[in-house]
Formats: sequence, structure tokens, C-alpha cells
Amino acid sequence: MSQNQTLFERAQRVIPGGVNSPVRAFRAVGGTPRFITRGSGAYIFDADANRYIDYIGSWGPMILGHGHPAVLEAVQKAALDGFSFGAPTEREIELAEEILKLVPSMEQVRLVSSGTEATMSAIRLARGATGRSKFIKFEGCYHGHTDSLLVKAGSGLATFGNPTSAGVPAEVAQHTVVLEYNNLAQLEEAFSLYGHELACVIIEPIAGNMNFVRAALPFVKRLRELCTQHGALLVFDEVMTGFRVGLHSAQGHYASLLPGFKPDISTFGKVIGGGMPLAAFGASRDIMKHLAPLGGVYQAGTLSGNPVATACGLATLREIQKPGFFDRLGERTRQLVDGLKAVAAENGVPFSADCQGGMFGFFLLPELPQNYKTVMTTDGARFNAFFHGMLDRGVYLAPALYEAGFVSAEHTEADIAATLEAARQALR
Ligand code: KE4
Repeated sequence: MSQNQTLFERAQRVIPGGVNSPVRAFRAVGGTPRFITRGSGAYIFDADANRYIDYIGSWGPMILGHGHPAVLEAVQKAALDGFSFGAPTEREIELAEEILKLVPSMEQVRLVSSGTEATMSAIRLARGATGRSKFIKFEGCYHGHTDSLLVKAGSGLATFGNPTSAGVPAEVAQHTVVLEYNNLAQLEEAFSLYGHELACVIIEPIAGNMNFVRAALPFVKRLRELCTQHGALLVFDEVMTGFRVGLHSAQGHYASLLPGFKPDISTFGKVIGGGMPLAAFGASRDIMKHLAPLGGVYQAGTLSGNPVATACGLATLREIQKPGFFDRLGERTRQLVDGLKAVAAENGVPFSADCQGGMFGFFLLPELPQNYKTVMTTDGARFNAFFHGMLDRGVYLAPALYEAGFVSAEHTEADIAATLEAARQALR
């Protein structure tokens, strides 16, 4: 019995499914999850002392790699001054100022402890600011596990969403309209049906929860127009893409293609915490003034803006602003993606892949999918065989075909070459 198996058995006795977040249980891909003992740079090590090249990076946060010296020092120093005070600190101001400097669409930001809290608060803020209840989300996008977001498409556009999870009352789901990602016709129809009842539209600008699907430019352009026209707020959920696909996040990428483009509310997480529990949501002052203690939209958190987490996040944001950081990261990620495509072609395996900054995705499909339905036409068994083929060769990819992958600043050309060699063997 391997240490991983022993730990997994023990874990399952005291923690549901043996994990504190479902995707970690490997249920989509099968097999025994690896219990990680430590990380260092681009690598993580499991309880059986196996080393893996890490392409999950804690699902996005570890953009600098594990154990970056400057971040470690900042965290150790902050910890010595105290873990939490439940009172304002200067470092929260510093982090807010740093985030706002890099996200010009926001004038104010509120720090919270998870992406779920950020999107839950953003929806409540949009509802409070507009006085409306309905909102639109897209199939295949995941925005955390707050009730109103655990909803799938109804039978038809005119019917409202159905819960995707037990425990979510139908009455809650009925305010959520779920459309197909990148589907312009459905977007037009939904706005003509409910336009003036919509508090907001929430979207992952590059959908990392469908592995890697870009919102098409005409779709984003029209979405912005329709929201403005109907007084609905556009919420860019950048929990995964924020400071990961580029220094100015996905909204910066879209603004470079659509001059003047900006969302109304943005959510962040993962990278801004550098691996510690920290997330955020922000907007114009005009919108943020609705939040307690100023306005009627209540939102709070014991550990919000935590002094140790903000030290970790601040040190991380400072490192990614260093000259050439994203050029190098983007180049390394592009090397991986182009290499994987070449290896798949060598072996005659239908394969498509894409990347932006330090985030990538690949599909055992001939063309890049544009929506969830197409992503899910992937042959799951083939994906699982590939996943385990890579894992057994020391490469840790996301354990689900609908999850994105992440490269860190510590991944070297040698790591990419080793990954491609493993892929060559696994695909064969
Ligand atoms: P958290 O509550 O997990 O910090 O963030 C929720 C969230 C919100 N928005 C987006 C775009 C996200 O990707 C996430 C969380 N992402 C998943 C990975 N697909 C986290 C991994 C997990 O659930 O364990």
C-alpha cells in the first residue's frame, strides 16, 4: 500500500471524500489522489517521494512557483507581527492601491478570503446597486459555490435556471438565467426578454472552468453594449485569469482589442493571494458606495484583508510587475502548447490547445471548442488515460478535462522538454 493510498484511506474516514475540495479527489480521472508533502519552484512532491512538474500551481495562485524567497520572507515577517487583528492595517491599503494601479476599470476594491466570496458579493452588489434580481451566467463557467451560481440552463431560454446542486432552492435558481457561452443569438434574445430586469451578467472572460475557451471578440463587444443599453452591470470574473493571463488580466487583453472596453465589476482571487486565502472584488466608486458601511449592501468577513495573506499577495504582485516577467512566462507557456500540438500530430492524436500569459488549455478534439457542449464531447476515457500516463511520468496536469493548466516563472525549458517527452510516450 503506497503512502498516498494509506493517507487517502485515513482521510476518507474523517473528511468527506477525503478532500476539502471535490476536484482534488480524482473522481473524474480515477485513481488515488497524491498527498503533497511540499512544493519547490516548479515541482511538488507526494507522500511516496515522487516528484511532479506542477501544472496546477494550486489552480492558479502559484505563478511564481513554490517557495519564492521574496514572498516567503514577506510572509514570515508579517507573521511575526501578528496573524490577524480584525482591525484595519496599512498593508490592506497598500494591496488595494497596488490592485487599483493595475486594474484601471476599478476605483475601489474590497478584500475577501475566497473567489466564492468575491463573486457572491459582486452579485449582491449588482443586485443592490440596480434594485434588480435576475442575472445571466454562462454554461461551463464556474464562479464558486454560492447558491445563485450553482445553476444550470433551464429547458429553454424563457425558463429560468435549475439548481446544479442539492440544497439550492428552486426559488433561488429561478433568478439565474443560464446561456450558452459565445452564443450571440441567445444573448440578444435574453436581453430582449429580460433586459430591464437584469442586475448583471457574470462571465469568465477566458473560461478556465471549461479548460480554456475564449469569449469571442464580437460576443464581448455585444455583451458590453447590451449591458450598457439595459442598465445591467457587466461582471468580469477574473478569479482565475486575473494577473495570470497578463499583468492587466483578461480585461486588459480585451481592452487592447476593443479600445475603451471595461467591465463594471471585477472579481479576483488566486494570484492576488499568492497561495494564501485572499480574493477581491471592485468597481467604480459610484457602485462601491452601495457597500456597507456606506450603503445598504451588507458584506463582511473576519479574516478579510488578513495581514499575513496581504503580505503574501503584495509580494507576489510586486514580483509579477518586474520587467519581462509576462514576456518570459508567456513564451514558456507557448513553448509547452506548441510542443504538445507537435507531439500530438506526430502520434496522429486529435488535439487542440491555446494559451494566454501563464494559463493554457488543451483538448483531445481536432478544433478548439467555443462552448461547454463541445468541450464535453471529449472522450473522457482517452483524457483519463493521458492524464495518468503523464502523472506516472512525473507530470501533474489538472485531473479533469474541463480544467485549465498553469505555468509558473520557475518552469524551465528543460521542464517543458521533459513534459513533451512524457507526452510523446503517454500519447503513444
Ligand atoms: P474559490 O472559492 O475556489 O477560491 O474561487 C471560486 C472561483 C471563482 N471564479 C473562478 C473563475 C474560479 O475558477 C473559481 C475556482 N476555481 C476552481 C478551479 N476550477 C478552484 C479549484 C477547486 O474548486 O478546488
